Amino acid sequence: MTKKKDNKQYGKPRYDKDKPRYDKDKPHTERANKPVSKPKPTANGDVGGDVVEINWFPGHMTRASRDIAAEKADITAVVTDSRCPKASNCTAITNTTLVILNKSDLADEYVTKLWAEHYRALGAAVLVSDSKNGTGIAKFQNAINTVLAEKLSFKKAKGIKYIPYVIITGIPNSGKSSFINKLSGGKKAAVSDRPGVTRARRQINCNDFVLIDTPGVLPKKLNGGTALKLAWTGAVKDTVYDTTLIAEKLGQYLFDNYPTELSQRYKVTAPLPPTPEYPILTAISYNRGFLIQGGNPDIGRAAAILLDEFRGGKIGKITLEIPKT
Ligand SMILES: Nc1nc2c(ncn2[C@@H]2O[C@H](COP(=O)(O)OP(=O)(O)OP(=O)(O)O)[C@@H](O)[C@H]2O)c(=O)[nH]1
Ligand SMILES: [Mg+2]
Repeated sequence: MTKKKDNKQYGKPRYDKDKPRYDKDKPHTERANKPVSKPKPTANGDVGGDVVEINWFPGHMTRASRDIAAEKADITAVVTDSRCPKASNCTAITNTTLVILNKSDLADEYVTKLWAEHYRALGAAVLVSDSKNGTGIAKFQNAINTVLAEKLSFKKAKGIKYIPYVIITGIPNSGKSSFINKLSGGKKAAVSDRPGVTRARRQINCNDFVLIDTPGVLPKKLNGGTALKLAWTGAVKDTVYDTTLIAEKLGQYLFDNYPTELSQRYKVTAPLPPTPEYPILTAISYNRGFLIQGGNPDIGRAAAILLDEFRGGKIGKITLEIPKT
């Protein structure tokens, strides 16, 4: 049996007493927090992701892509993440597409409205939803009736009750299964906060429509801003990228675009610590008291916390891209 380590046996504190430590209740700089007005997310959606490339295309995605292409559905409902409705859209828009702007509870409401207008202008029907709490779900039937108005009235005139097939597609973790569960009033599809949970097509028969749940699918290669946004929002398994680098880039994005939210949650303001690598994560570590031996910042812990709190909406309602006009 291995003997449990007793910290006391080392006889020294976990950090160097003589080294100046940061007061976690104060910003890391003496400079006062400047009041900053909230800017809009970077207009062109470029989040400076030129150096990031992600490859995650497991076997079930290959099969799912094939199955989705072969499916004969009346409507393709694509469940996007309202925080990045372009990066998270995996479908070509046609007049039988229903774009679901899901996770709207986590996104900037004003920008979500812009995205709804954008997709409507492209010819799609749009539904804004929060599948965690059920907001917007009741409008699904109406949205279907609008998209299929002609077909449904034709069938009705012939005395036929037509049950439309709706395929629910989207990138991993966008909330497809949650949306289906809310819609069908039960826990019929498996849900988890990890991407890649649904592995195979599943049909759910409801009274007025048939829903087809599908596994989340990503492009084979992700790079630039799209890779970053999908990693930040949890669409990509976090073992396939450098979490620390991705988290630092998220911090940089928030520093540039949502400084008030970043400073309120982590007291991170300009100027940043003069560290060549990970200045934002360094500031967060000091301000939150995440220290390792020697009083050094625990960058890994700060990275995990920043990503986790962003994904959980704890930093604020944040959108990562706005539609181009
Ligand atoms: N805040 C918030 N969380 C949501 C919403 N919809 C889903 N979630 C959460 O997002 C996570 C993923 O949900 P799923 O329904 O499993 O997503 P999925 O698209 O089916 O994922 P895959 O099957 O892996 O492709 C879960 O933790 C859900 O609770 C939403 O509208 N708002
Ligand atoms: Mg699923």
